[in-house]
Amino acid sequence: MKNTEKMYKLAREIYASHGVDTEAAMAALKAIQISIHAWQGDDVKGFEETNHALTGGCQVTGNYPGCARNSDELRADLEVALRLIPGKHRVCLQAHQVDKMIPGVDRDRFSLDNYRGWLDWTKANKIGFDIAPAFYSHPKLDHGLSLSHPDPAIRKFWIDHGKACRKIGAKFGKELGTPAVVNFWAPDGYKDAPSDRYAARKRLMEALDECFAEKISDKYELDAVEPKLFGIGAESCTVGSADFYLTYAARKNVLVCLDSGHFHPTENIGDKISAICCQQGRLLLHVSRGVHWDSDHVILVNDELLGIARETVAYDYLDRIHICLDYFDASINRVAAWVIGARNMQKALLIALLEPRAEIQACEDAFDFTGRLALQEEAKGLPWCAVWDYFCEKNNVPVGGAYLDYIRFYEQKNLLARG
Ligand code: RNT
Ligand code: ZN
Repeated sequence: MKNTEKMYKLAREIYASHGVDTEAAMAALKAIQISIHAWQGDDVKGFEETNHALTGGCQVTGNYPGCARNSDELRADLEVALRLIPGKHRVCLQAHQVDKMIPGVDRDRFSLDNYRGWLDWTKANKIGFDIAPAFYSHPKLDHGLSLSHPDPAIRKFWIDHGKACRKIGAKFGKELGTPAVVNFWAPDGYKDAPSDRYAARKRLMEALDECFAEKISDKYELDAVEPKLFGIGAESCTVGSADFYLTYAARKNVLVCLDSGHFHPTENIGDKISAICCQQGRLLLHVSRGVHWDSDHVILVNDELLGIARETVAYDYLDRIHICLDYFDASINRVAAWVIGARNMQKALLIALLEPRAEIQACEDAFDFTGRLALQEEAKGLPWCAVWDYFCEKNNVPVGGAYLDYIRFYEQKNLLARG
């Protein structure tokens, strides 16, 4: 018997003594499809010929060789990553990651014709598809404003882009049999204190109302809105703040997108999940890691991620939480960034699924907070890694760090040639 199997059998017995079924935990983990963020693969550049510089208050640092230069390269890189992440997952695009541009057609008139390669690829690989309008890295992001810009013509351009992305997402959703999550994040904000933030917020609200006016079945498409605390160049006021979007989402019943880098560094979005889901029952997560600010570092199995994972799996809304990764690191191999981050997300989810919940809850129900704390801490020492290694083996992906060999081979064979 292999060591992984021996270790798993012992771990299974130990968890069973705490009332935890490791087979059920692995089955639940396998059912969680993580949306892999394609923009880690192209440094959030997109593939429009005009290769606009990255604006909108985000930043990608590093110049590791091998950045994808077109959608064919990006899909090839994603395929390598997906083969090293256990289970079946989804892919999320930024709208500027097109297969091709159509002469004379800008983002306000994008259609499925801009994404035919993505449609063929997701159908062939039976991969779910999500997309986000790109309200940034474009000349019409003017003075840092898009959907909330005072010029109606600029607003119309971005409203039409948002509408186009919803239609494109719905067509993917219909073809693939799983609704596309279409996440609206607009970078609108002010470097210094604006004179009229109320008017900007009214314009954003009215623009979003126009974007969402056309009713599209949840079977095909789900609308989400993503708040942010600040961006580079939008330090003093973000039009789409948390207060704005939490209110907007509740009023319009669209999904809130909680990005773990979009709140004050001391705020953990884990605590926000049940607050929203007990009322709206569904949510989009952008799982990221901020280091001092919304730096979009690769996620780690740290207390913040463990807290997010635990609040995601602990209740009856797991199947209505959409988990999308959102970080971009150009200082390391980009395929490795996807694999490390996705496997870390899965490890955190597995640890949460293996929590001896009944024992801990019994202490809380008895107001025995001593026992609760003690058991919560003791749970950290349970052999989750033996279950994780066995899960990887059962799902035909390399156990432990062995996936690195595949990535290094791919780098030598393909990535370095891109320069
Ligand atoms: C920006 C938001 C947004 C972006 C993507 C690239 O801080 O997190 O989700 O990461 O649109
Ligand atoms: Zn995000």
